[in-house]
Amino acid sequence: MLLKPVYANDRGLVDRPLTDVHSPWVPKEGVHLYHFPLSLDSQKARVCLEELGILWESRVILLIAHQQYSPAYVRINSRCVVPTLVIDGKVTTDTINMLRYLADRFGADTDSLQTSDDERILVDYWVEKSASLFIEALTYGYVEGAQKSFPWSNTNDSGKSHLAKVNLLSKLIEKYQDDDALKLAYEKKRAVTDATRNAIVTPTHMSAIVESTRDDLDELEQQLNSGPFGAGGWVASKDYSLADIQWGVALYRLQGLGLQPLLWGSDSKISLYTGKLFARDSFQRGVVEWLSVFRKVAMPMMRYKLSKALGLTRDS
Ligand SMILES: N[C@@H](CCC(=O)N[C@@H](CS)C(=O)NCC(=O)O)C(=O)O
Repeated sequence: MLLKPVYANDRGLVDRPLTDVHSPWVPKEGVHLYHFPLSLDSQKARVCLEELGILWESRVILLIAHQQYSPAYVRINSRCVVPTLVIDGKVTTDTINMLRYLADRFGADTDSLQTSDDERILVDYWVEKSASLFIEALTYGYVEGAQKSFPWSNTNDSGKSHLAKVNLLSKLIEKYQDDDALKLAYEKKRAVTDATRNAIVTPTHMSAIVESTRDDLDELEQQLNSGPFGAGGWVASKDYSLADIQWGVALYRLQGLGLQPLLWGSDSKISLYTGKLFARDSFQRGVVEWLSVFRKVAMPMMRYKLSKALGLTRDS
């Protein structure tokens, strides 16, 4: 039974991360992030860029319009996902890999996101644990007793949006059957999406995912009780680390999905930890401000595109 995202569970099914690999398809200069305002992993990448004080250019990929499957994007990131980082014509993919790369390349100058050798194992452990929460299933699947709030209120669609993606990918496989690279990328993405859809539509599967998430959060509570957090530090070290970027974004989403009462107490250490995480400047800039961008810009744009596709709007 799949209890973690395919990216954490079955690395054989997805393309290996790229690190600073030259690509002819991307801008030759500057730091660019291909991302989507609401995407969990895009939020992590933005918090990291903000934390390091890096000036970056935004390139929004509209997931709801399936721009992540457009040939132009798939040639840059064959996983058909956001985020993708581009620096001076070179591509880095896979969120865990991207965050480590950014911290290694830019963190030393500002002494940010640096991990000492004796803390590394613990930081990596908590990075991996957060990245392996099956948040996509919790976002799109039905969880009894959870009250989702904006913008997640209508995401529980019994797997329909995943089925639509599987069907679209089948059409793209057909359309690009003579382009080996695109065809393979779409086939892999279809397998990943189908596995995720299966988890979402099976009630016993969803209960097992909730149960396993609760176990992980119990372990987080213990770590906050016994680790550096108690002495004014963070989850895995005395300084804010990549593990805290991961957990800030994950806990914010779980809270937005109405799962807090099912997963952690309002008087728990996790609640104290979320207060500290969400107040951080980089979190406000990388996550909260982009939610209002989504509300003000992306949502109307998507509505417009949709009504245009349906023939309800004309450009004048
Ligand atoms: N953790 C992996 C996966 C990223 C991922 O699943 N991104 C989601 C958004 S958070 C996505 O782009 N989904 C689009 C889709 O599945 O069609 C990575 O960083 O490469």
